[in-house]
Amino acid sequence: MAGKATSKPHAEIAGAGYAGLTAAVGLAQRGWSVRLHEKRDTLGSFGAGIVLWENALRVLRAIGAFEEVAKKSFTAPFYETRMHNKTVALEPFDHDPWATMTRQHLYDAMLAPARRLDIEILHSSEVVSADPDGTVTLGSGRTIKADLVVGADGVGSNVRDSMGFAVERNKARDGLIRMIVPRCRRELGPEAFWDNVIDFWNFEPRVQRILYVPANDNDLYIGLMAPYRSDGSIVPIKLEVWLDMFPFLEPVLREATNAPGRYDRYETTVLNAWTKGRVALVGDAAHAMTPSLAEGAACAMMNALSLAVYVEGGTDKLEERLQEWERNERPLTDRTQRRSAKLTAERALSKGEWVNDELMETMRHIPTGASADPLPGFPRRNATGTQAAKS
Ligand code: FAD
Ligand code: 5PR
Repeated sequence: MAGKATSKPHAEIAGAGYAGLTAAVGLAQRGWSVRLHEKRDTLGSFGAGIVLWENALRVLRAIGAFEEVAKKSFTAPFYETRMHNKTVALEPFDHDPWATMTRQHLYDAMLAPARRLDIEILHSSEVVSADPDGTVTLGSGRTIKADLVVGADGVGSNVRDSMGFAVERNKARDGLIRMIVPRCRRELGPEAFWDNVIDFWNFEPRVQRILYVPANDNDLYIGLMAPYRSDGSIVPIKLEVWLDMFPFLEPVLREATNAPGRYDRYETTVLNAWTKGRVALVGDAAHAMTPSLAEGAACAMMNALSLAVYVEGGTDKLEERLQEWERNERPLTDRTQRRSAKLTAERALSKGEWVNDELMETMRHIPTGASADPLPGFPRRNATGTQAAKS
């Protein structure tokens, strides 16, 4: 494939997560032939639910997945923060588009354009290593040569580790158990606030937090946060450990005792470089971040789409283009990682004061390769600022 003037340039992509799918569709839209390798035996997504802000929604529109995502996602009337069950912030969020959904729904919506573009997706296909000359080696022992290799293989990236990128890892003191449970509308009670996203913080007697996120009419995404290696980090969850502090969530917590879930400690990884030769890293392989700003998947998608934009038109000067991509696109992600890590370290979301122009920079960024036109279905207002809590 590589080398023939008449054939399409060819990319091999490791990892069919949000970064890999976005890169695949972005490249195929720009005339590349693409093959995606997914090491797992099924295509799908781990991690229950997700919050996406405007930048991610814009990328989804650019790859032809926005309409499908919108069909089964949710936008809460308020983003509420409570400390010891007292409201400290009630943010109407009618100034910025955002949506919540299950990860499986997001994944299926992103897979659809890849299927429409006839992108070859191999499951049970692990990439074990890559070389700057564009060679990938699979778990089967097979080697393939490509014009471009994209390492979108997540925080445990083989592509990254096999190529000797220097990785700085920072583990946070907290982590999250993520689950999907039924909405439990009838059991929770008639109050309208059960449609809100509610970030329930407790500092006493222990640090435990429940992020309550309606994902659609039927599914509720919950994130149970607790310090690493504490009672709250145990899965299956210990009902009394959570009920004790969040009795008003009893129906939800009872469901959570039976739901599959995993505790993930928050971490930030920073690399010395995102590219080497014909290889580029995107998503968590390049820049895992803590979820306080809910921008990890969004940055993964933005960087994957912009990568495709930078290599549009073929392989001429490919290595320089990849370096230009990193030079131009990376600083925003670096800032996002730092800001999110700071919020996480200080447990600052508990104050509900995070909606401000600096922290919203990433959400409001128009991704390279995406349209600046308003997203349909969202009101647009200019006012920002957190509404005072009503007592
Ligand atoms: P992944 O999602 O990890 O996908 C990598 C894919 O590659 C997987 O399918 C994997 O099986 C496959 N793979 C791995 N190794 C290989 C290999 N060697 N060969 C082939 N395939 C391989 N982000 C948001 O934007 N909003 C949120 O609300 C949000 N909440 C979060 C909550 C928590 C607790 C955490 C930990 C993260 C959260 N994130 C959020 C971040 C988001 O989940 C990640 O940034 C995002 O999943 C990264 O996508 P990715 O495609 O780079 O990696
Ligand atoms: N905020 C949001 C979120 O989805 C998460 C966190 C904070 C919107 C995790 O999913 O701190 O874990 C967090």
